[in-house]
Amino acid sequence: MGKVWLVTGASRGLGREIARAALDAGETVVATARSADAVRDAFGGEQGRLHALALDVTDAAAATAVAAETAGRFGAIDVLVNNAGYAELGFFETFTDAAVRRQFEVNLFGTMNVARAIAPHMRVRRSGLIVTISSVSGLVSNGGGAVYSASKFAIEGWMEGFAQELAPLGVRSLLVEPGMLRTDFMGGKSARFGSIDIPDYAEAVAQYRAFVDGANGNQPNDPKLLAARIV
Ligand code: NJP
Repeated sequence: MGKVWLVTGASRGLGREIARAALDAGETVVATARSADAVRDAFGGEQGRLHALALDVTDAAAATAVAAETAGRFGAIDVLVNNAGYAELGFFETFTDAAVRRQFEVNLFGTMNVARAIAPHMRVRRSGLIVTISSVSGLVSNGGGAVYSASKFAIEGWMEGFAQELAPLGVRSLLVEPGMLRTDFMGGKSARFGSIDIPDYAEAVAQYRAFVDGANGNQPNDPKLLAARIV
């Protein structure tokens, strides 16, 4: 069965690739997105160690239920990949209040909802790893991405603090700040990212350690465009 992973936003893009890598490494994966059918389609059906569940990360009660169901069924949640997110881009003055709030509902509050639901299941076992997919936009902001960046900067601040609370309780944290990856993100055409293997914390850090300055000068899909830091 391997370790038990729960991945949000696993119907496509980075989440799907991380889920695939974990499956390839022999892990058990609970892959989630707003529709369980979309997850099943993404993996050619539910089989073996892949389990598809519906989870809209903006629904805190649903996150709690998915956490309980996963822990109840598999006895543990070893790794959370808190990945679901999207980018609301454009000249800030053109943003409606609803669009700004929606960006925060998914990227920040959704990510918080899932972490808050999963962390207790890790704490009781004094074991677990929370991988948070932030962005290079959580470190540097650019015109056109002000609102998205604000949501990712907020993730960085929140998770740095939450990680300090979790560490003495045996739960480790990793913040990942990807550069540009050619996924469905920003309406781009989907393309395989390539295998991202994070079977355990040390390897995850090794794999993601290379932060590339001036990421925009690099090719999309370059796995080196991933930064990560232990928080
Ligand atoms: O995006 P995409 P990526 N509840 O659009 C899901 C960050 N990032 O893989 O429900 C639950 O291919 C959606 O599922 P569905 C980025 O900020 C990326 O590129 O079926 N799930 C789908 O599976 C994000 O945090 C780049 O629509 C929800 C997934 O999220 C992460 O990487 C650069 C949801 C999105 O797949 C994955 O993005 C960077 C909800 N409410 C950071 N809303 C990049 N690609 O260049 C959406 O710096 N999803």
